[in-house]
Amino acid sequence: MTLVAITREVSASLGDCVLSFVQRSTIDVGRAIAQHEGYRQALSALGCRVVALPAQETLPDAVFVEDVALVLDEVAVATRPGAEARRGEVESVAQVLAGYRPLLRILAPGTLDGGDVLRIGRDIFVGESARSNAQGIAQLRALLDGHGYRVHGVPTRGCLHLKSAATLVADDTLLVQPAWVDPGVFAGYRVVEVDPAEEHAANALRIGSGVVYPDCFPRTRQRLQEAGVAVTCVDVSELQKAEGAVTCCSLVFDA
Ligand code: CIR
Repeated sequence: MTLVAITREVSASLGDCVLSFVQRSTIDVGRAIAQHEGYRQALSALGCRVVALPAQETLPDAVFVEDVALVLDEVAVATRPGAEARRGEVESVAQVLAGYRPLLRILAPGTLDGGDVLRIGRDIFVGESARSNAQGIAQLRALLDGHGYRVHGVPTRGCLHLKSAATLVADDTLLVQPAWVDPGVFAGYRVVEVDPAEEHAANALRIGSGVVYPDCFPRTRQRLQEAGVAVTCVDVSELQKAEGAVTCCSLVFDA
């Protein structure tokens, strides 16, 4: 079995990205491209076969492939992103995923961003955010019910996506920003909270037995390491200015 990571190269237009909770600042696209290359190399060093789709220059946020699909063992689901400006990103990724899994789709008026979808075993937690609406969550539930998944809506506050607020860092452990999601949602799991000085630190990308993690959160990194999580650091500062982080730049699955 191979771990595949679908990625997409950074658009020259990244500076025109959609922003919700982050103030716009100048993005050095050359640096973003180099950082994205470093991210792909980190995934590759961790054993992923990295697929790098070509940039979509007219779609500034297309590098954030996580939002346009989710991939489970049984099926892939093409989403319908909550931001209208991002809907053009879906089809090309859906076509690639159709080569790996039967493809299902979220349809209008449903909206769903992959960044809101956190899978833990057969439980799928979906952020009730400005990007993922009740119809989108209900459609996902209906699509996955027959495949043995339980879909749970989760209230979020003050953040873009559920995975801005909580990510899985080990089989039994979540990294959580308690200001943005109630840690009680994850009762029964071990919770590592982000350091209060590092607001955006809850997004980690789990690969194998460790995580890929931004290098700008040293205090939370220490908490992760103390919890026994192996951390590979990457510099994603320019992608963070576009309100992205580490999970959003790939779709990782077994093939
Ligand atoms: C957006 O607002 O949609 C993009 N600028 C950032 C998306 C980041 N996606 C993610 O964390 N899953």
